[in-house]
Parts: sequence; structure tokens; C-alpha cells
Amino acid sequence: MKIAVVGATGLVGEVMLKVLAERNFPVSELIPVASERSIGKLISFKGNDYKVVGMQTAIDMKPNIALFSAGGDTSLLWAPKFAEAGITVIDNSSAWRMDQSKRLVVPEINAAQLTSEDKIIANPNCSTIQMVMALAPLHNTYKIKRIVVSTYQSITGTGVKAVKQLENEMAGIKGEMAYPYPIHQNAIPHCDVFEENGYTKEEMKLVRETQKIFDDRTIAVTATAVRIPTAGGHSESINVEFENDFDIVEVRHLLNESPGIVVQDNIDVNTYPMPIYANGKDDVFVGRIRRDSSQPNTLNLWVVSDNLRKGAATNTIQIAEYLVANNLL
Ligand code: 2RA
Repeated sequence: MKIAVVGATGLVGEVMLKVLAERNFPVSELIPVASERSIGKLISFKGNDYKVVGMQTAIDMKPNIALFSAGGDTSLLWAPKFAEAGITVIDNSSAWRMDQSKRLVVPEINAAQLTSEDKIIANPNCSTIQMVMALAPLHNTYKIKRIVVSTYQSITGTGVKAVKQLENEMAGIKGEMAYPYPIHQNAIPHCDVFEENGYTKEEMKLVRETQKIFDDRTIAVTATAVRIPTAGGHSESINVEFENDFDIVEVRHLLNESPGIVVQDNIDVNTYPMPIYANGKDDVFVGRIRRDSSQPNTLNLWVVSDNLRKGAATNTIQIAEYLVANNLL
């Protein structure tokens, strides 16, 4: 299988290469794609070196699948060109997620909707993926009415510049700023840009993408997304109200039985999910499971996952695995 990784030199692109190798995805030839300034660079993959190429060269090399993590503008311009050439695109940007003709896929939840006609497939936002992964088994059983979520997002979600800003601040070095404020010893309630309604795009992704993935626009969602100086993963405090009451023992059972979910929840021995545990892993970790005694049919959860892996690279590659396994290319 010829695989193009578009954005191969970025944070998510690098994790894609790592995960492709780890999962032994059937890559017969890797086509690393990046911006003009990176063309010609060598990328090492499974013991072989591959030269970074530009977009049109990548199309001409006729990959079967192109994994995109190169920003929305690049995807809007180039994903259709790859698709027109018969290449299946799985895109990590927000460009196609809300396009009614495009599938927004978390394989454990809705991969069954994929067909060979889908030539541009959208990978949901990282903070959406971990939330719907934790909520899907509960939604299927108790039907979600409303979600209130606060996120505590790793600076790796912003990109290399923010990681460098935090490193510089911790080392006492003045450097380029990804944020107008210090990240070190701070919490910034501003992920992505503000919309007219006073929410950020990151917060509205949690609203809109959740409704699309569950195919249910009656689900009410309100979100606050906060950037914190941590690597390793995004954390989320989720308060979820269901149409129907639940049994807390059954909730734990449903979560324990769900592929890709690990329940880490024993307050007697201070066991709960944290980014330091999630870092480098593909699971979504769920803990602090407890009934919200202030409101009927309502549950509190704490959910942590590596935003670069299940939140981006791994979910993308799991979609590719599903396409290959079901002959949908
Ligand atoms: C963030 N979800 O964490 C974004 C990155 N895709 O900023």
C-alpha cells in the first residue's frame, strides 16, 4: 500500500509515521509530503529513507491513501485534487468536518457508515474524539440529553511554536510567542479563535462534531476549552445528563467493555487518569466516575487521552485500517 503523509514534518505527521510503524500498517512505499522548504529532506521510516516531496509530485506518485495533517487551507486546496486522482484522503484539519457530504469518523463509533465512495474523510478534533469515545457506550444505553465539558488541553495541540514557548519560559529564555501570554504557570481560556457567540472555535467543535458523530442534533453541548502547560494529553471534566437514569455499576461495566477505553478509577488508592499516564498511549482513560447528586440522571467523568495519538494520528490510521480491512479503497 502506497501511503502519503501530508504534513510529515509536523508534530502530528511525525506521530503518524511512528504509529504506522508500531501498528505494522501495510506500507509498501511511504510518500512524505511537506511544504516547499522541506522538499528534498530525508525522512526515515522502518529502516528506509524517503525524500520529502511536494503536493503535485505526491499525487503523481499515486498513493492509495493520503493522511493529511497540514492545516485547513492546505486541505481545502489539495484534498480535492488528491481525491480526483482516486486517492483516499483522511484529513486531520477542521476543513471538511462539518461538510454534510463528508464522513466524520471515530472507528469505534461510526466507521460502518464508510463506503468506497468516501474519498475525503474527516478526522474529528482531538478533544471531540476522547469525549465521544467515553460517552458513546453510555449514549447508546441511556441517551444523552446535555453535556457540559471543560477541557484542559496540552500545548502540543497548538503546535511546535507553543511547545518551544513553554520550554523557553521554563528555561528563562525570551523567545517567539505562540500566545500573547506566558504559558508556564498559567491557564489560558483561549484555544483557537473566538466566534461571534463568544465561544472559541475549539469549543464549538465539541458542540458541532459531537452532534454529527452521534447523528443527533438534539444533544445539547456547552464547552470551555483551556490551554494548560502540559504535554502528554488533553484532560476533560465532563458532566453529562441522560434522558434515562443509570446504574453506576453498569456505567463502569459499559466503559470497561468498550474497545479503546481504559477505566482508571479507584480513589481509595488515588487512581485516576492523568496526562503523564496517557502520554504515548492510544487509549482513552476514564475516571472520577460519580453521580452528580445535584441533578437527576446526571454523571460526572474525568477523561484523559494523548491528543497526538488517539486524538489525531492513531484515529486517522484506524480509519485507514478499516478501509483496508473492508476493501473500501
Ligand atoms: C488544539 N485541538 O488542541 C487543537 C489541535 N488540533 O489546539
